[in-house]
Amino acid sequence: MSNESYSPPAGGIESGKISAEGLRLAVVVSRFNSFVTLRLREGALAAIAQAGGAVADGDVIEIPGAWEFPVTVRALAGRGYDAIICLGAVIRGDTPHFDYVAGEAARGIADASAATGVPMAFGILTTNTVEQATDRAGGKHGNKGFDAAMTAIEMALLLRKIKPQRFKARRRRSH
Ligand code: INI
Repeated sequence: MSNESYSPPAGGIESGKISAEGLRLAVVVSRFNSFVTLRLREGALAAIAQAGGAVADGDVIEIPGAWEFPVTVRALAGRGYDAIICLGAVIRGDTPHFDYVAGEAARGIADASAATGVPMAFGILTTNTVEQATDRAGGKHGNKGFDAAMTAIEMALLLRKIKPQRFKARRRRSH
């Protein structure tokens, strides 16, 4: 599996530094342009397996198109996932539709991630042509689904580290 653009931190997966073991990950895949998004899904699942993780069938969620990402990831954010991987393909046509769909998907996912504190990887291709999309879904420019999954795993591990632990309220000493 080509992995051109994701660069793991020093030591990388081989050192065991990026391990998805024990992480609960959701993979949200849009069906629009499914000839591309199915390949992104393959890439994401390969990355998770390579990092020692696993995804139950119920944690791979299909949606109709990229427009539906924001509402879906908001709903999933409260379900205990360590990270959510968004996979889609928005390909420019003859009308401005592309700009609305791609723009709102990106903004909605970014807002949902920031508001909920759940890392959400943006594995949605936004391309001018079909060829640009297939090149990035297991073609000559790698597989952005793979990259998105690795990013999600890394961010899940990072946020686990930096999120404040919950402390039990200290009892006041009685005098
Ligand atoms: N959805 C995509 O995921 N990619 C596209 O390229 C696309 N185009 O071009 O129209 C697309 N449209 C559907 C959209 O995401 C919604 O599913 C639809 O508008 C219904 O809400």
